[in-house]
Amino acid sequence: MVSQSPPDRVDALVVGAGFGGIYQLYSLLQLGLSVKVIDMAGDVGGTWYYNRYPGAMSDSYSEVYRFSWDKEDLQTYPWSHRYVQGPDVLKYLEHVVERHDLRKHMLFNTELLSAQWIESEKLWDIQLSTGATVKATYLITALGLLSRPNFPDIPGLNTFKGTLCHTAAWNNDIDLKGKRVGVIGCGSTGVQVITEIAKYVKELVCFQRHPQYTVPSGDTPVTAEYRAKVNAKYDQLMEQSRKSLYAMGFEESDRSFDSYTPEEQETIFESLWSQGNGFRFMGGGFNDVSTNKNANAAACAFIRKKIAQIVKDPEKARKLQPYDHYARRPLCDSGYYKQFNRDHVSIVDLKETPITAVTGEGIVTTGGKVHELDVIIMATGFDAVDGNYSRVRIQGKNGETLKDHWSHGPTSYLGVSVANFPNMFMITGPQGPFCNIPSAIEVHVEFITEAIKQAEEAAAAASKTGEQKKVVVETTMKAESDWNGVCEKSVEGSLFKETASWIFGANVPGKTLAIRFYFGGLRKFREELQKVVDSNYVGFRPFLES
Ligand code: NA7
Repeated sequence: MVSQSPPDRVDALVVGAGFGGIYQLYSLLQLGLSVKVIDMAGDVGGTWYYNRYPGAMSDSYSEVYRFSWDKEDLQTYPWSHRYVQGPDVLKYLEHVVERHDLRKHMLFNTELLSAQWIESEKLWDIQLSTGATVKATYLITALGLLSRPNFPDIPGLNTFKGTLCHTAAWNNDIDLKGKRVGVIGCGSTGVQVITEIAKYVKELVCFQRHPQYTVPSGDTPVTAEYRAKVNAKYDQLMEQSRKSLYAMGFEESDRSFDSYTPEEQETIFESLWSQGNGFRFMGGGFNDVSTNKNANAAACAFIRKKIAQIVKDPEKARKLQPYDHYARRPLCDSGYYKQFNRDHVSIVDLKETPITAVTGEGIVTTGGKVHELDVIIMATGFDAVDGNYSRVRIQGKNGETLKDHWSHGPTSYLGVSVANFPNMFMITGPQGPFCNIPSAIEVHVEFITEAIKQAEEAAAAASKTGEQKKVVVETTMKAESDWNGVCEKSVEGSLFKETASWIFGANVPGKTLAIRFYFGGLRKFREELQKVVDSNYVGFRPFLES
């Protein structure tokens, strides 16, 4: 492949070639702007480029885990199951890039190192890992919510003589068949990888700190009839999803737990369990599982009962049963609990016997027990949301860096814009909506594109009258602080707030605990965006400066 250099000057530099970067590129090209997308990865895919671990799967329904803007492609692009497997998400994104001839605007193996706002020129001066520098009117970060791996500092980890791999930096050459494998972590990723590899490894030891509630995914192949039904109402389906809380492709319940009798409640839980899908289990039967302690406790008891029924060894079942609220990102699986009925699959409860070290031979837990292993898989998650920004130096007005700006926790206006960082837009930045990610990306990209369009048109109109104005799209400190208040309010009364997870930054030692999402749901989030557009961008300074 011929190596390419970026041009010295572009209208927009987009960082990241996943769902967000692809759609942003497509949209800005429609405006006639010059755009480059860079990505440190070797090809398109974003999160999916790196997370190639066995069992990787999206847990939004296939029909909504894609772009909604290419209507013809929605009708024709095939998907075989209710959920898209990791390799198929990658194929889909590659397909979109080819279909819209976007690759020629992309540079891979190219990392953003730093960017400075040049006030006198109203431009971003951007340094890349290739040694190149680029000036851009707009800097758009599509870094993903989950792209910086969380690699815990376990003593002796680098002395391990076998293979060590994080799920978010998966090496496809690893052959797990017939191996003794340890998996550290049992969140969404750990559950997927354990469920998949339990079938063919020689021995599997699962190191679990907090058990999590997971329900069946209900994944099945889709029939031609099912697809035809989806195709017949695709527009309505996408619109319904955009008007829902989580945009996961199902109707959320509008009835409270207490409005049903105990028998009805049990029947609803059973029905949700057999239909499958984590978000559906949380929001499809009752509208208050994450806010009403009784409803939440009932959901917990229901799942705990299922675990006890599925897992035959009572000691394994006890360890697998969670004890805290059901208020982390809801999980689903393709038969996780039943894997523990295999003799070669065991569980180590790290609350009872923490890991003390890793040696050349394996993982040591308290009491000196050595779990001898050929492979250690770190399914330990991500330094999520703002973690992706901490490896780059972005300097805005008055020399302020994003790191300084976020020293008390990451804030933004609408998850998109940060005061003192003009013409910088984030796709799914901190304090964006908590929902199906492609849907969140679409609303952000459409908002950013419209703001840029308005600003560019205003600049063109001014220049016709002989005024030389420059585009500066920047939010105010007040708007940012008010939005932080809106986000805080959106999680009031929610048990999510009382439950430690990556959503608030609790998973990485030393990370500031802060509200990193807007929890009001996608429908309300879109309404907030619309209010801003309709009011000629309230919360932003005027778009033109001399
Ligand atoms: P998660 O949900 O953050 O899960 C990470 C898991 O790793 C979780 O079980 C953690 O235990 C565990 N962990 C983290 N650090 C350690 C150490 N030091 N020792 C033992 N165990 C540890 O990440 P995922 O990748 O599973 O999922 C993240 C999102 O990606 C998911 O929501 C999807 O949207 C895709 P803990 O619970 O903190 O005790």
